[in-house]
Amino acid sequence: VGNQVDRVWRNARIATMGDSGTAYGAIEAGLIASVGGKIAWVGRESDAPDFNAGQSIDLAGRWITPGLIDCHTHLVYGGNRAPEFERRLNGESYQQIAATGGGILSTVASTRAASEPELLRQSTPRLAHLTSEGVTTVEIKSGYGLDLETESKMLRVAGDLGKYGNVRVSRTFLGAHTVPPEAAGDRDGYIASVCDHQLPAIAADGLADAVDVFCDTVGFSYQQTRRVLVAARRAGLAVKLHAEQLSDQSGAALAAEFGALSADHLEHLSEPSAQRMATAGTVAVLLPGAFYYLQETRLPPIDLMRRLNIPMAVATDCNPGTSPLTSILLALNFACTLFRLTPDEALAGVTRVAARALGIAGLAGTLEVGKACDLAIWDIEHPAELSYAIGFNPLYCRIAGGCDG
Ligand code: DI6
Ligand code: FE
Repeated sequence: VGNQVDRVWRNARIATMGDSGTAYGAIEAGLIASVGGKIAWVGRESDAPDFNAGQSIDLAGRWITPGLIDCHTHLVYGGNRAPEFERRLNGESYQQIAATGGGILSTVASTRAASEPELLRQSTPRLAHLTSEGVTTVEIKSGYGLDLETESKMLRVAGDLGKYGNVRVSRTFLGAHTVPPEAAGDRDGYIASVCDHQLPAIAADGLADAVDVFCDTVGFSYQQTRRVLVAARRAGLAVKLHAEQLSDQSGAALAAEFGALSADHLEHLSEPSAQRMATAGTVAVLLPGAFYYLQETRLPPIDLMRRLNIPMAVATDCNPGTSPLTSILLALNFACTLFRLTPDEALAGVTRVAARALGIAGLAGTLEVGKACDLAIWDIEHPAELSYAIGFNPLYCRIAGGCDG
């Protein structure tokens, strides 16, 4: 049988998100066929060969997009910071809260205290919310352990979440997130333990695909960040950076120098650093959830990025302190309303460009033959509806590797 395929989705409108130059890479009256979890055919139904399909699904004109990709999250953590949120709204300052064990170190304490099954139990609903909105790939960072044992625990939980949730998980080691209490403020000493102890062990255990550093005044300096990037390169891991979120440390230029997959946040990105990113092909990951939650006023330089053709991804930054956001659709809306991305740019930011930010552009992010059959199928009339609505989820169904769920 010449055209035997597993499944066919027909009578669909398809936003391939390919780089074709047409909006959304759209195909009207389209059809997708899958074999072995991959896309075997995509195009206009009238051009399709006669498929002999195990299952044929009539989508009645619904839209198909690539399964969405959230390329920057910290969604594995213990506890939450709602009590701290409440204290701040009752007038206590961030410093007062930090002095009484609040802030990021309170999440470190609850993440260390949680057993591995408990951490999995607490993190599962966050991932489930993302997948309920069509996410089929998620990046998850460590960074609330700040010791080898807890960083490894977080990354194992991230891997388990992927298995149980039928999601592709990309894992990032963020041991250089902040200084742990036991380092007593010795940042250089802690960075040495990240480079010489934690990172090589994480790499040897195959627990991470990439390494990230919080390069900022409240995180680590340019020189400290550079030491971690050198160690990552030595271990053969890809790199990315939290850069220029609260101040300009030239982190984005450093990311470009090391051939990083992405530089993330970038509210304080300078033009020279942007030029280096453009030359190196570093993706800019925009995180409008953190911008919103911190009530920032300084926008990332979107027009400059457009002018320099820097690819822009969009992600939730899901974390308990600065972006307790588990909605990729709300991130799309924020990207448009707060950062003035177009809906087409925003959707590319959670599909094609997000795949590139994770180094999996050959595998996911667009609907093309040979890529994974990861689909989000929507009850919408136009793809702009995905970023237009606030807090509405029109997902009809989600397909990961050709399978439902
Ligand atoms: N940037 C952020 O905004 C978060 N981490 C980072 O590197 C803050 C994380 C937290 O407050 O828990
Ligand atoms: Fe982050």
